[in-house]
Amino acid sequence: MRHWLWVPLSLLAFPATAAPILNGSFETGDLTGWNITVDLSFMTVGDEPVDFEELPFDFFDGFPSFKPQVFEHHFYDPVDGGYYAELQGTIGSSNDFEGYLTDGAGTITLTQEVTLQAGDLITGATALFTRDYPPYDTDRAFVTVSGAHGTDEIIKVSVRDAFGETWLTASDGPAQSAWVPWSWRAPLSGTYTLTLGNRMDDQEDSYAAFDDIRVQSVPEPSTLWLLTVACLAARCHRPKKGASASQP
Ligand SMILES: [Ca+2]
Ligand SMILES: [Ca+2]
Repeated sequence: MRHWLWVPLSLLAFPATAAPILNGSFETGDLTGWNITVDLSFMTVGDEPVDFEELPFDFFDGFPSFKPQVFEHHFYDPVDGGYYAELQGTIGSSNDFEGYLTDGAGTITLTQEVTLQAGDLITGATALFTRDYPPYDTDRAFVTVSGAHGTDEIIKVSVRDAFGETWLTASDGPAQSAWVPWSWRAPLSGTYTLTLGNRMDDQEDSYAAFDDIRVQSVPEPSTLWLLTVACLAARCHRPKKGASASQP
């Protein structure tokens, strides 16, 4: 093969991997690149949303405990590298608190906007450690992606999954799932919002774990076309056997 073909062919044969996800494996040791949100909007008293101003205590003073953290080791070891992210959700309970909430309690999420090409594949791993127990399986670790196509739930790991198919009882808790790998392929090119979350009910804490989130890009058609042309050119310019022997 002519030497001038080596450089472009080597570039085309191994196209640069796009890295639209920042700190997807949390190897910075913190949550750089991710936005943290806490949503309590779906808490209710009966059928009515909670009016935090009317509660006879300071709801935000010690009751909810939402802790986004990065660990080398806690309930889990990292899937990739030295760190993973863990979203702790604890509403807790007290004599003052019990009775005010009837449905759900809160969601803590990490979000990041990612720009993808149609066909790009997002992969990652999720797990759930929980002190809750069946049949109270509201608590869950989840991953969703939202874009022009709508919202997809990529993975959900609930209390049920943490306890396995046997659905053990409260006396057997706490429990933790294994790391569950997941993947999702972008149907359209565009900007998407990737959300990692922990949703929980009003009692018994849960810890959602996330790691090794990355994007595998598919080569663009133009790249494939150039690769094909380059390969054909290389084949046409290959010296015939014995050609060099005839050289003076
Ligand atoms: Ca990691
Ligand atoms: Ca719970």
